[in-house]
Amino acid sequence: MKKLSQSVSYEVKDGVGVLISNNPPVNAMSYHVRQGLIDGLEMAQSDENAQAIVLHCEGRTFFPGMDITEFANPNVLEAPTTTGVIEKLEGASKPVIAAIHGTALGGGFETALGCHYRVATPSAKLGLPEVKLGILPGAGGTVRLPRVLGVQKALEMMTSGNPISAGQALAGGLVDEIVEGDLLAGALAFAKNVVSENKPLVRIRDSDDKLEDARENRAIFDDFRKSIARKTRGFKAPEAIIRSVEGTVSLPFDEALRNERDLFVECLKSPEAKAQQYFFFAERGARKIPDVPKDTPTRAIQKVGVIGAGTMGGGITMNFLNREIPVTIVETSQEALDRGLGIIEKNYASTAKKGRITEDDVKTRMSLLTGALELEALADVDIVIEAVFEDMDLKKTVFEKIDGICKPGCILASNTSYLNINEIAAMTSRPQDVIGLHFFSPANIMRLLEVVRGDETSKEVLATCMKMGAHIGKIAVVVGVCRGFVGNRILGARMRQSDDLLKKNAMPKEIDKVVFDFGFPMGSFAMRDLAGLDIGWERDKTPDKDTNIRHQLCTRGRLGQKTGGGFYDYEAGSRVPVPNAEVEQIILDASEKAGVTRKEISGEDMLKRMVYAMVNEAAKILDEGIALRASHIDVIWVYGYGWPIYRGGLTYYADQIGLDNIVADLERLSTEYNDPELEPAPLLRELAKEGKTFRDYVRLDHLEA
Ligand code: 3H9
Repeated sequence: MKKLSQSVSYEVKDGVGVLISNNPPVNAMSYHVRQGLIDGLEMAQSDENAQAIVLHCEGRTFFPGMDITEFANPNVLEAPTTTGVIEKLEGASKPVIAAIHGTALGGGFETALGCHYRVATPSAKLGLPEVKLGILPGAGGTVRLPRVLGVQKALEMMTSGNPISAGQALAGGLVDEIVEGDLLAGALAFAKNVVSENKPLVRIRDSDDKLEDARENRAIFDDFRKSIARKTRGFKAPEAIIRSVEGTVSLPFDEALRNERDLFVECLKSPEAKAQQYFFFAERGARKIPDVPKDTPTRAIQKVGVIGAGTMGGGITMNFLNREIPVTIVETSQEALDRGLGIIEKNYASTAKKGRITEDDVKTRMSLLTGALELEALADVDIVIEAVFEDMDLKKTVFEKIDGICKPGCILASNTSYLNINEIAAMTSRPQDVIGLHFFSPANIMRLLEVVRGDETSKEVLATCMKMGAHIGKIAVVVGVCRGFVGNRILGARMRQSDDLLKKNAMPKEIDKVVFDFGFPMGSFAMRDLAGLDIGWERDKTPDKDTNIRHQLCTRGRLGQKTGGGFYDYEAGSRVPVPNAEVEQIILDASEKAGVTRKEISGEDMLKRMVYAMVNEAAKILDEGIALRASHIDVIWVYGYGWPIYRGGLTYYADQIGLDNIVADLERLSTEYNDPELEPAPLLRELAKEGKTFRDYVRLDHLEA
């Protein structure tokens, strides 16, 4: 075996030259991989003993694309480039076969498309996820993929960034053979067959039949734009992908490649791409807990107990059933239990109807679900997740009871969204086994899971819950104990500003527009209408009833979308908020009764009040050690609350604005609006004074080494 670079080597097997990449952990196409491949291709072509060439990766996966860390390097587009590798592959005088396992993504998949043939394991996945990094496939993907799949399917694949299975790739002509068993042996056999049968060197660049339809029907592009407009609002890369494919259809191959390159460079330099790439690593960083190393022992979770079959309990249960983990769900009455189980079954049936799962899947999942009316049914589960009403006394009683019922080693988790886990843990004889698992509603869909670490929670329990979260498809982020944890505490800061704006300055539609235009899916008041205004509302206990706008709306039966109106009106079957004159009058009356003289405010200041109040709260949260890193807060806000990912995250955004600018604005706004909550937090002041960013700040001194 000949070593060509630190990651690539070459050897001949059965008359076939094999180029092997080994660049752990995932074979990213770093500089030395690209250089090794270029040198290896030259060597293989001039090697008389090699009649064909196989491209093979060691380790867990085929190339998942360019090394993303290199994008920060201004010389990233200089030789040896991925495009250079692909040109050599495509132009090779001997057949080149890509042997794909794991994931062929981005530049890795583009490299495979440059080969004359592709074989793959049945479990392999192929895709162009660049859009998720704010860029477009820049090594020929937008020019080659439509030549195989046709324009519509290629656009769908590239603008979603979602990979397809090997089976789908075979059906679409992207893969020539699925190899059962040993991949390299299968690829070698395939290569020898190409040679013995004298098969052609298939170059995707040579065929463009699949582009014909789009050439005759250019409207396909605008139709496509419209179809993805809602989902891609604010993102740059999807439009760049469409423009590049327009080039593919109208330009000769090499010109289309140049067009793609120009668009790629434009995207790469954009703030959106930088933010999205930051987020890629932030998300992976959320798995790392400094004092809980990777090799911390974990407990097996083979049976789960859920207490409460309401909306949260049902949604939580589905996560486990989806992974074929049995769940026992406990309710206090047969009626509530039947209702809860019925909803789960109905949800699965509707998913099956849409073709996303099979009828057999529904049966299997439902067969793993047991209902019970006594907590004793949880005696042998490995974890209990309590999802009862958000009431401390009730939760304490439940934990005291299950402590006496559950087997030793069983993890006792609460799905509280606000309450103090330490107080709950103190009701048990095993506080080391108690933890918070804050799922977000709908719990079977939302990806975020706040894992609340109590003072006594053991590292083993924490590591188990992080692992379990990933297993059920969640983005798990560890947080400390405080009211509302990270997500809801920061949401509270924004809500208080929106409420104050409502009372003193602006109408719901004006305030919500600012938030929506910033990139959130909806504003504060539309969000409340969706959740229901009566959540947490107590008619008799509400103070200052005359000036409390929510109270005024609730007493008029305006409880939100579910009653056809709240802060807005909703037409039957519609979720589009429509401003209502009566509500606006209620708001004006409330201001008057409170003795407030309403005054105009600019959209810019509204945004600053809401977002900078969030930044301020984030600084307090970091200072208190409730979040371990600023990037954790960003992950929570993107996955739990729809923070626009092309702005990186709350603290990343603040860093871009400059913490000194934010401090100056907060000082101005806190004086102008006489609001102590807008006074800059000590940590924010400190970082701003030192010219630092949130990214510079790591506070781990409260953790044991
Ligand atoms: C591109 O190709 C542009 C082209 O069009 C060419 C233009 C000219 N680079 O996710 P994991 C790290 S753009 C650098 O936990 P998994 C990752 O940070 C690229 N590092 O594993 C982590 O590090 P750590 C398009 C990378 O098994 C470790 O590897 N491609 C890269 O759950 C393990 O990662 C993509 O966007 C990379 N490309 O999933 C694909 N990839 O351990 C990006 C991973 O220190 N990658 N790392 O935290 C993925 O989607 C997943 O990593 C993959 C494995 C599915 C491959």
